Amino acid sequence: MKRLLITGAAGNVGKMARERLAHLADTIRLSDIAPMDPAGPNEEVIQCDLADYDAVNQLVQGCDGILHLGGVSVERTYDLIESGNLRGVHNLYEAARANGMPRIVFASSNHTIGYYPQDQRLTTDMPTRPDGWYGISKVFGEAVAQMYHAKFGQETALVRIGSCFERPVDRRMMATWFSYDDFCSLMERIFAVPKLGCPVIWGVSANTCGWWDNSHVNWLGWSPKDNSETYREEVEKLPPRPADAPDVLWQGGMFTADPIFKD
Ligand code: NAI
Ligand code: 15L
Repeated sequence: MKRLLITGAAGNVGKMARERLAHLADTIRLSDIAPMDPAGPNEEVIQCDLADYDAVNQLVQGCDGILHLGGVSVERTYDLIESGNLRGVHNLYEAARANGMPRIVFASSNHTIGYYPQDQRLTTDMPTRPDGWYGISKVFGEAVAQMYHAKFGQETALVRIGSCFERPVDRRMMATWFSYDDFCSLMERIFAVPKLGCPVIWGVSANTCGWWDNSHVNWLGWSPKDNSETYREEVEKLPPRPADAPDVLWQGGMFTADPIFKD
C-alpha cells in the first residue's frame, strides 16, 4: 500500500496501531479530533473532526487503505454519538466513494450484540441486539458498509472488536479479549487478501471460553494465537461478581446497565 489512513489515531487502539502497523504502507496518515504526537518518518498527522465532510474528503484523498478507529467508543449522549459515529461514518463512506474506494476496516463492536446472554454462542448471521446508542451506532456503521458494498462494490472488513487491551482485566474479558498481536495479524490479512468483500469478523483472540464463531472467515487465512487462559490465575484473584450482575449475564457486560445519557 502507498498510504494507509488511520482515524482515531490519538486513541488507545490507534496509538498501538501507529506503533505496530507502520509496515503496512509507505506512508501512514494519522488523524483524530484530539491532538496527536508530531509526525515521524513516513507519517502524516492531520487533526480533523469526522463530522466535517470537507475535511474528511481531503483526509481520504490519496489513501489506498483506511483503518477507521475514530469515533465515540463508549456510551455517551445521542448528540455526541450522532456527530462522530453516524455523520462521521456517512462522511467517511462518501469520501471513500469520491476517492477511489480504498479498502476500509470498520472498528465495529461487541456492543452490536450486547444483549445476548453469555451462555449463547454466536455466529455473525444472527440478528444484532445492541445495548445502547453506542451499539446502535456500530450497527448503523455495519449497515452503511454493507449498502456501499452492494451498491458500489466498496470493500470493508466489519471487525466486531471484543476487548482490545494489553491483557484481560476482568472475568468477562476472558471471553472477549482481543490481544494487540492478534489485532495486528488480522489487519495484515485484511489488507493482504486479493478479494475482501464485506464480511463481519469477530475481533477476538483464541480464548478457550470465547462466545463467537469465526469459521465463516477461514478463507482469510487468519488464526489468532493468544488465549486469555494465560491470565486466568490473576483474573480469578479478582473479587467474585454477583450471579445477576450485568457483566455476568450479558455479552455486552456493564454497557447494558448504562442509562440514556442526556449530558
Ligand atoms: P478511543 O476512545 O481510545 O479512541 C477513539 C478516538 O476517536 C479518540 O482518540 C477520539 O478523540 C476520536 N474521535 C472521537 N470522536 C471523533 C470525531 N468526531 N472526529 C475525529 N475523531 C474522533 O477508543 P479505542 O479503544 O482506541 O477504540 C478504537 C475504535 O475501536 C473505536 O471506534 C471503538 O468504538 C472500537 N472498539 C474498541 C474496542 C476496544 O476494546 N478498545 C472494542 C470494540 C470497539
Ligand atoms: C467497546 O466497544 C469499547 O470501545 C471498549 O472501550 C471496551 O469497553 C469494549 O467495547 C468492551 O466491551 O470490553
